[in-house]
Amino acid sequence: MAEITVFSPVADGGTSPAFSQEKKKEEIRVPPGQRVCQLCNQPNEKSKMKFETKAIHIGQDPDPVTGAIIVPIYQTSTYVQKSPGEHKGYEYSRTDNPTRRALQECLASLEEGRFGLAFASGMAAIATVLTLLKSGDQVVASDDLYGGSYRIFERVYRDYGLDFVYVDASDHRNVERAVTKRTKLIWMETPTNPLLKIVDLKKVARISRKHKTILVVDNTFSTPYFQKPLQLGADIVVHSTTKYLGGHSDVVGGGLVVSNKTYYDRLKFSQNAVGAVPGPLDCFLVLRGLKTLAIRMEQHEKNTHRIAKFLSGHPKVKKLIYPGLSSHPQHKLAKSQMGGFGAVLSFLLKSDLAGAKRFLRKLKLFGLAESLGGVESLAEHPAIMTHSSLPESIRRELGITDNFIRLSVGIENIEDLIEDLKAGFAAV
Ligand code: P1T
Repeated sequence: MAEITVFSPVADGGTSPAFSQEKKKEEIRVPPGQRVCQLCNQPNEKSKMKFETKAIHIGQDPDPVTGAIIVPIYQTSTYVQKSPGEHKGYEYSRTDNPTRRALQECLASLEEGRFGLAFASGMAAIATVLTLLKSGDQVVASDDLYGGSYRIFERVYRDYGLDFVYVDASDHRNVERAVTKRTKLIWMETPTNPLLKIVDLKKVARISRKHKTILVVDNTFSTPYFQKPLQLGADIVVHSTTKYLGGHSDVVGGGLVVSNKTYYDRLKFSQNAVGAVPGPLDCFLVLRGLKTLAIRMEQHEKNTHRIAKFLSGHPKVKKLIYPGLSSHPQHKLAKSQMGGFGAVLSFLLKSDLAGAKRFLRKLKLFGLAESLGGVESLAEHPAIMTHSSLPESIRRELGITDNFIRLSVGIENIEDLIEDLKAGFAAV
């Protein structure tokens, strides 16, 4: 088997001579595909574990000092050094922190990537990816994206000379047609937010490789439990850990996972240089969420299928969108690239804005709130809430109309959830 050389990813951006020497010393030989422990830089035998086990154990060995079974919240900003440059692998908590490192390692293992990076929010992770680009570079993105992603592209990075073009990526040929010599990055969500279109990641990865671009996939909706973009050919996986990974609506966070060392080094450098890092308590909360991700996703999805069944053919529902339904135009593709269809569904009410507001106001268990992926069910109005940053003309073109409702199905008792929806429909 061919071997590759891996360096310690404990990078401070290469500014410290002590670090460079240490880096050379720590060089080790690792077979391809074998993960490396970010703590000890040794081949990680635990990489053979299955998903549910990794979620509970990777990066989370008992504390070597006390035996604590849970990774402590290292609420510290800095670390005392024995002599200048002589330290235990930590210098300053923006650069690295043990609780964050545990989360990063676990996140990487769940996405089957080599390196994870945690951020203060999904948007912080997205902003950090864009630091890979230079003025004049172009990004080809899916036309249906979280409103905040569109906003940062158009209203922050366009002013720095980046160009963004949007295509309906549910047909991969539209991606190929949009790529130019200036295209450096392809940005995909699948399923998309909130129209739940599916992108054929293998086909888009082929296009990306052919044109030597970087393929970024926002995997927030699917989670690594249902979809692993790196295995399908993506270069960088993005997460809003605020959603399913945290899972309890009590933390805002983001994450990136990569396998390519060059991308990792650049992103790790930016993570430290830009500094949009999460605090240790937030890392602890996401890490705790990850432990139950598998079991939660199973239940989220089970409930969503039941709700889809309830909504399909409902006299007050004009159109129902859920990749798990055979009526979804890309149901087959979803089935082939995802292990499950997720727990977000969207529908159009047979009504207008006033009717949509009456429906949403009447719900009691479904919280009327932005976000998704928590154990609590949420309902929202994308045109007014999560996607209000999209110009009205684009929303209209995409079909995010005033009667468009998005549900994030939680893990409450399904009968209770259906009763809640029935009350909502009675008010339309
Ligand atoms: O909110 P934050 O953690 O910064 O994550 C941003 C983000 C990134 N990617 C996707 C696919 C997202 O859905 C989000 C955030 N989305 C919502 C808040 C929402 O209600 O859709």
